[in-house]
Amino acid sequence: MAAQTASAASTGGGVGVGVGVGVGVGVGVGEVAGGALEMRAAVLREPGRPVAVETVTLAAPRRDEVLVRVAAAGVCHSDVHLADGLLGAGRAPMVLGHEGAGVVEAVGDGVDGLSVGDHVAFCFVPSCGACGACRAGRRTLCETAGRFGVAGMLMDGTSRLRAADGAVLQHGLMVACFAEYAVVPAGGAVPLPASIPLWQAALLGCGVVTGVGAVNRAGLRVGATVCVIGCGGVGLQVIAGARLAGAGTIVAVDVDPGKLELALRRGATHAVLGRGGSPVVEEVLALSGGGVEHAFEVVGRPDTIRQAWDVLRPGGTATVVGVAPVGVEVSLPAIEFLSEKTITGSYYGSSDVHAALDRLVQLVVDGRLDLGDVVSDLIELDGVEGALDRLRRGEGARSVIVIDEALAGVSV
Ligand code: PAD
Ligand code: ZN
Repeated sequence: MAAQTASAASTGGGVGVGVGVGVGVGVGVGEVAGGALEMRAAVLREPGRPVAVETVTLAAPRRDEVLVRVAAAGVCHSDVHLADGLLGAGRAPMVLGHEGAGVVEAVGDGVDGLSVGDHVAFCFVPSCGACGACRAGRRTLCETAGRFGVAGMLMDGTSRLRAADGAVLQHGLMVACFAEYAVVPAGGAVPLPASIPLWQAALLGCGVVTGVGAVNRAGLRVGATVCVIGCGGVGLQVIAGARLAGAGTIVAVDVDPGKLELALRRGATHAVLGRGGSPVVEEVLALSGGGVEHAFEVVGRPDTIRQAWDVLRPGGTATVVGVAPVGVEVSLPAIEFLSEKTITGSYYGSSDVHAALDRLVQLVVDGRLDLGDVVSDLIELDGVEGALDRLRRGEGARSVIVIDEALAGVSV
């Protein structure tokens, strides 16, 4: 039902944008001392405990930071990993949410290229440009962003978020957009054309740039044979990327028939249901004439990572996008390195996120990359724990939290 609402809105055009609205204006949002504001946000108190909405305080943006009024936010499986404590200790209390879009409400000193009223997508690796990884051109591996991102802090190592009792809250992956507002480093906000409805643009900053970027990292060539294991919110973007890159055979694998249907609509040429003891590897080998050149694992489990290896033909490359819990190991038959197979990872699209998003946005504007079709549920902020649960159960492709209906361009 929500998806119907979503597609109806996608053809409806105009998004009402409150350009230049002052900080602190808006339902449920109040100004407090020092330019800080009070707002509603979804807080992970401790792993395993349901995420709940609280009233928290957000301080004004400092130098090189911006305040964004959040329109909509996508719920990604990485949020589940954080909520379930699978990405390491010390990652709470935290305001969750790293995939979203909104409108710039205020800019701190020193910010170039962003103005009040700009539509933006969040980027959770605002690379510093100065560390070894950035200087080597590996901006998504930025060491500064990595260190502070894991700590739940912004690029200066501090947090703008406080709970009602004054306790410091972490910024989820340096974004924290399951909230009415977010303060992010200027590099964490990528300008967008206002023509893209923000409930759809919300998906750009994680699922889309990660999925399509993994295809670029793999260096797909026209006619390539591909297998995508895991066709949820991110895997469906890998399929879209493979189709855009001119792949020939694209075999989609998932345990959920609904995801396979979506995968076929997005350009997969074959679908394999990985449930009920079905021999996934044999089926993919048969469909691809002896193995694929590129396999993408987009689940985050050792058995599916092994499948991505096993479906390769000699010389093929497996790209692991899925995030496995800390401590999980994978074993591979070492003799097969003789067949020159490669296995690698891809983090956040493995490129310059700003440049990648500029290109992806153009594809969206040109009608060559659909965003809204993967949205299975449009929900309110209070529905976040339900959305995490749906991901745990493997139901639905992407839930989008609509935080501000007028800005998002859709109603829940
Ligand atoms: P999702 O839950 O929407 O999709 C996962 C899909 O895998 C679902 O469709 C499941 O039905 C399917 N699945 C589950 N078990 C199996 C199995 N045994 N065989 C085949 N399919 C299966 O999650 P998502 O798309 O939001 O995220 C997928 C992974 O990617 C997850 O681990 C997330 O943390 C990771 C991710 N990585 C990056 C990155 O930068 N590498 C970025 C964002 C998300
Ligand atoms: Zn994500």
